This record gives sequence, structure tokens and C-alpha cells, in this order.
Amino acid sequence: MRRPSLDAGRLASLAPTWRVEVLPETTSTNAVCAQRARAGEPAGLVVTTEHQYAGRGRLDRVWEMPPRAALAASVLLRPALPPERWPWLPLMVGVAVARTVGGRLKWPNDVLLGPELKKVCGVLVERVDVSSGSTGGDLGPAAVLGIGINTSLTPEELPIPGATSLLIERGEEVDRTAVLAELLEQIAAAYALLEHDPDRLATDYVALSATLGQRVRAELPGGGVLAGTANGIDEHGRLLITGADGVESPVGAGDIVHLRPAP
Ligand code: BT5
Repeated sequence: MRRPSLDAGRLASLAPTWRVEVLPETTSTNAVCAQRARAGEPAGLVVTTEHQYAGRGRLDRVWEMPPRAALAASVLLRPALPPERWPWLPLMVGVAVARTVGGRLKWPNDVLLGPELKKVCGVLVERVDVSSGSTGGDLGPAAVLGIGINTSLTPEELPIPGATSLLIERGEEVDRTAVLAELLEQIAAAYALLEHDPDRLATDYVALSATLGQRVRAELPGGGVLAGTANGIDEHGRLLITGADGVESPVGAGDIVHLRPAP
């Protein structure tokens, strides 16, 4: 199978908005990007690679991708957002990726594709606080937006049965450079909404959600489980789940399992 390298020349044309660096291989683009943020790198850096061999998921899980068969990218922002709007950053990235690949969102930001709504993309957003006095201190906190998109994995290469790739769903070769360029455009657009029109971003998020209206099980970070109907997103980006007892609980972190549509 043809698996071309990323086209660094084409990506260079996205400057000055985005400064894209293509690494031949690396542990984790998020780790590299966070390190650069700590060293004082301004917003707009994008780290991507042909081969990410120690990719990270949420909660210390691993993110796997064969060389050149997937896109791993980390985008550095220095959001000047009020603190209560930071939790919307991961949802904002979900909107941008869903638009890029034509997918739908499982809360908070897994991007699902195809008739069986399988996972084509995972997002890991990390905040980097830099103490004042160090190189990047006066730049304010950074957000590293880590995005992993399965572009041309074959069925045999999928790490879990619930995963899919653009190649599998579209049945045609995927140009990773074009996907990254479109993704960065969509991130710029969604981030502008988060800054200037957060209500509109929330409306867009809801329209792309595959979770709302579903019966779900939330597996909470502390080990608890909450079952019910997902029926809203609150102003902090939390998923609102109404249990059988009619009590509505906001969930701010955890894994959501879709059970079936609510009656
Ligand atoms: C995520 O975690 O979905 C966030 C993944 C973020 C990866 C990007 S790649 C660029 C940047 N640099 C990094 O180091 N990370 C970011 P989570 O929801 O915890 O899902 C992780 C789980 O998804 C794993 O435990 C596997 O079950 C599954 N998984 C691993 N690789 C996958 C893949 N390629 N496609 C679909 N599922 C995968």
C-alpha cells in the first residue's frame, strides 16, 4: 500500500498562522509540544510526525498508530479565556475534527464514523502551566491539543474492534497532508467561536453529538458508574445524565458507553 510522507512544503504555506514541524519519529507529539510550551514557545506551533511510537491517551492509556498510517498532531495555543471556558477546549477540538472528517462526537470528544459509529479519532488536551520567572512564564498557560486520526489503517491494523479509519469508511486513499491542513483550518474556526461566540460553539457541538438522546453508562474516574439518559451539556461542557430516579447529574470526566437510543 502506498503511504506517502507528509508534505512539509505544503504545510509550510500555512504560516504565519501555523508553524508546522514534521518529525520523522517521536515518542508523543503532545510530550514534545508541552516541552516547547514550557520553554516559551508562542501559540501556533504544530508538532506532527511520521511515526509516533509512545502515543498517549487519557488516564495513562496508550494510543497506537503504525508509521504513516495515521495522523498524530499537537497544536499549541495560549488561550486568553476566562477559567470557566477552558473545559470547552476539548469539546472545541472535537467539533473541529468532526467537521474535518465528517464524523459525530461521543462525549467529550471521541470522533465516530461509519454506520456502526466506530472511533476514528481520539483527542487529548493538556494544560501546561509555566511558573512566572521561567522562559514562558509571561506568556500565560498553554493548551496542547493532541489529535490522533486513523487515516489509512487497514482492518488488520486496528488496535481495538471499536476503531475504524478513514480508508476503511471511505474506501479510498487518504492524503494526510490535506487532512492536517483542513484540521488546522477547522481548529482556527472553532477556536474563534470559543473566543467570541461560545453559545454558537455549544450549538454546533450539540448538533454533532451522537451521545445526546442516548441511554449511556458513564464510567467515572474514581471507579463509580452512572447510568441514564444523556440529555444536555452544561455551561462547563459537562454531560448531563438523568438517572432512572429522575435526578440529573453533571459528569465532567469519564468514559461514556452508548447503550441505545432513549425511548
Ligand atoms: C484518546 O484517549 O482517545 C486520546 C488519544 C490522543 C492521541 C493523540 S495522537 C497526538 C497526541 N500525542 C499523544 O501522545 N496523544 C495525542 P482515550 O479516550 O483514553 O482512548 C484510548 C483508548 O483508545 C486505548 O485504551 C485503546 O483502547 C484505544 N485506542 C488506542 N489506539 C487507538 C486508535 N488508533 N484508534 C482507536 N482507538 C484506539
